[in-house]
Amino acid sequence: KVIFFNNLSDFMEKTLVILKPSAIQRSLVGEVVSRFEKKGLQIVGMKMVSLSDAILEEHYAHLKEKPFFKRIKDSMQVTPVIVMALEGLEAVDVVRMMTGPTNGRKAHPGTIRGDFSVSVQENIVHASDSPESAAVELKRFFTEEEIFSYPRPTFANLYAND
Ligand code: IDP
Repeated sequence: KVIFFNNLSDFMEKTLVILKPSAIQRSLVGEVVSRFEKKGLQIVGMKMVSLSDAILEEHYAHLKEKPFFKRIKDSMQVTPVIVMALEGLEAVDVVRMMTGPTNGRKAHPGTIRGDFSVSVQENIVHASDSPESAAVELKRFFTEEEIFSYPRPTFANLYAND
């Protein structure tokens, strides 16, 4: 796939990251945010929120019938969380790769879960798994006014003519 520089913005994606209570409790917020920033992703939204039962039942609807669903919900409510919107070229895949698989014990070193988690449940971050779910999830946690668009002086250095 050849993407010309002038059209790069057409291939930009936004994705949702949640810094879970395990990140807050273990003082990993700065570390994790810093990884995304250093990678070159642009922070286009960020806030601290308490997650209600309703929003968690929607967000984790695919796990609602699981026996551990209540534990997940409880663990997402022990502290507020930080929700972030990140933007970049193929940002959904980039962020999922940086996050690693669900089980921290199976996640490779170098990934966020691989470096900071030894747990399936307490795995530091949530990251959208497709552009389609990113769009739904960003709407779930942010209003339109909370997602920003602002110039990046380093844009050309980051992407050259990919
Ligand atoms: P993902 O977060 O890697 O996309 P999902 O299967 O969507 O994985 O699960 C959502 C979250 O629910 C996981 O990140 C983890 O915190 C929790 N979870 C998933 N499976 C289990 C389990 O078997 N035991 C406990 N918690 C789980």
